[in-house]
Amino acid sequence: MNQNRRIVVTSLAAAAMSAGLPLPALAQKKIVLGFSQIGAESEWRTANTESIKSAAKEQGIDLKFSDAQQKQENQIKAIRSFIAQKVDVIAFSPVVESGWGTVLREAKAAKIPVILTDRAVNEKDESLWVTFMGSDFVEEGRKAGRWLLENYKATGDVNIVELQGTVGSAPAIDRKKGFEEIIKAQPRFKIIRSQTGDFTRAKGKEVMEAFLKAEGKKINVLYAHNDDMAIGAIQAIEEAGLKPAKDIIIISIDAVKGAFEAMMAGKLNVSIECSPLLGPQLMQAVKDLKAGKTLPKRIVTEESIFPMDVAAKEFPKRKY
Ligand code: GZL
Repeated sequence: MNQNRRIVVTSLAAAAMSAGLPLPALAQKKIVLGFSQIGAESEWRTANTESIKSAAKEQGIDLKFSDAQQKQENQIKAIRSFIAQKVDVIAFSPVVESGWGTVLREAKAAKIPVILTDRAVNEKDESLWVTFMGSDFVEEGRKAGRWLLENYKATGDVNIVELQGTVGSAPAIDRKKGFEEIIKAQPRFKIIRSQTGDFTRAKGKEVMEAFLKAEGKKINVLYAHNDDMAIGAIQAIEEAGLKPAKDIIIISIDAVKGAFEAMMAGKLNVSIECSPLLGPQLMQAVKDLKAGKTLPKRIVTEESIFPMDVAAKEFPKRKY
């Protein structure tokens, strides 16, 4: 800003302040938010990143965005960099639940508030973050279990294979927990194989190939912790000469576009919604924080469930 403009802005600011008016937008310092994103492992993550970047732009927040490529050490480095830059607020989606205490204490010592988005951490000291906003993953697992018990028609034993999310991540731990809590009511429903597909299509296909090789036609149901792994598994099922959603019932979570396309093609039975559209909520929380408001410790996103028979009707309305 050249000398003259700085004088204009300063006098404007002085006049506004002496009249008790809010500073002119030009003079107000932009809020700086440091955000550490897990990576780009799934359609869900891509939609989540888009939501955060577009909401920051719409809200005039200066976003410093870092992609950790699914590595915790990169997230910790990014958070330390945000602390060094003295950002106003730090937010992140923790790739795994544990190992955050030290860096969160560094942020607290630097008096920089932290917002957890999407996934939680298992640190005991809850003063290390201001709020956690995101889905209830245990409930998502319960919804998957309830749908199976209510909709599986055949009698006899039901052999389930499970594609887990990233090892140690909150969604993987909690979606497993919620699903098992529900199916234990009917012992004929058994998980005979369970392995991580790391939330990716490629790994989901690879692990499903191994399941099919080991168990073959014994498999009745696939429970995938996200749509991307389910979509990879569908390819493996078809390459094995089986019909997805018919020979093997498939239940997954996220409700991304790819899931609706698979359901409309008759290859996926149901997807439990897990909304990535956290951007607007996050930016509002950042602005409330800077305005001195108190935030609730937990902000839960409202979500639904989409079986195959509603996919075509719902698809045009989907925002991610
Ligand atoms: C859930 C999110 C998970 C999605 C996956 O909120 O953390 O990570 O279910 C994504 O698709 O990779």
